Amino acid sequence: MKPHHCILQGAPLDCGKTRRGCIMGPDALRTAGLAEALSSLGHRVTDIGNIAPAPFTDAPHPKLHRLSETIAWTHALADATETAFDQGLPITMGGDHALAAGTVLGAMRHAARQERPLFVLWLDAHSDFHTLESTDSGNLHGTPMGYVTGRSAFPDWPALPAPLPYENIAMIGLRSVDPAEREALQDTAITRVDMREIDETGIARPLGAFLDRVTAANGMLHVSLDVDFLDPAVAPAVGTTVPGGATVREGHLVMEMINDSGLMTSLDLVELNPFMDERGRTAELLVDLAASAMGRNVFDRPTRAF
Ligand code: 4U7
Ligand code: MN
Ligand code: MN
Ligand code: MN
Repeated sequence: MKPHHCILQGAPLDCGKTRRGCIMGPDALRTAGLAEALSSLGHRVTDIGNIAPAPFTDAPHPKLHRLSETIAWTHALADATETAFDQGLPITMGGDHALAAGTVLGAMRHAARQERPLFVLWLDAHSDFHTLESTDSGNLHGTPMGYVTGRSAFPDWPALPAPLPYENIAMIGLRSVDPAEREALQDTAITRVDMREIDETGIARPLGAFLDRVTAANGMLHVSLDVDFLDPAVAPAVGTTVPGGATVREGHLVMEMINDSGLMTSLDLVELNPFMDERGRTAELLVDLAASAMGRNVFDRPTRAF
């Protein structure tokens, strides 16, 4: 395994939805020992502390919740993530999933400078593919994939270098997709793996096929792990629980395959709400999953079965 310089950045944003608590996510991940787990694997780890948005004026919006705050965070996180790539592998400790608008944008800018395509692996019960018009809840953590793909205008948000191509996205773990998202997704080349497909074929097959495409394209790979990808029975620290999610082993297998592929260039750990956790078990599970993605295993497997 290649040692990396992991750049941990805290993104305590809590503006992507109404239920509060993700503000504590970065400190819960620190307390659960994220930095120590990664250094024990031989990586160099720098925790640069928490990112903060530039001052914003909270202009009330009839539908969208804390829009100006989310836009300010998107600017700050895109800039911070882009900068972190110059040092090493950015690992963003969330914070709710609205942060991915910024981290994916930062990765898009970096990939554009490297003249390499960016791929995104979205591990989530939800597709987060809403536009500012289609969201019913007004919760912006349901919109980052709508934003980065440029599927509609996000006025006043940072401009995209180019929209993220649909072919470069795989969403795995889906089980709560709103009707407007479902309809829009059906017209795209986004790889969509729902829980039924995982039940039927296993998670390794569709993931392996996607990773092979990233390898073939010499792509960079951003992985965005939403806690609700996992079943709430094993990962209770989430606001909106959706039963029927990935098991602990499915989570680890995804991360182990990512490590074997050597492809991951940035990682988000998002939606951890420590206020809802049970004795830190969800934070600890996220640390273990991040460790699997960064090389923790029982035995090395030089060749992949899928
Ligand atoms: B998360 C939802 F209606 N689609 O838009 C919405 F079901 O980052 C949920 O994946 C969004 O947790 C969930 O509010 C966002 C809802
Ligand atoms: Mn900016
Ligand atoms: Mn999400
Ligand atoms: Mn989700």
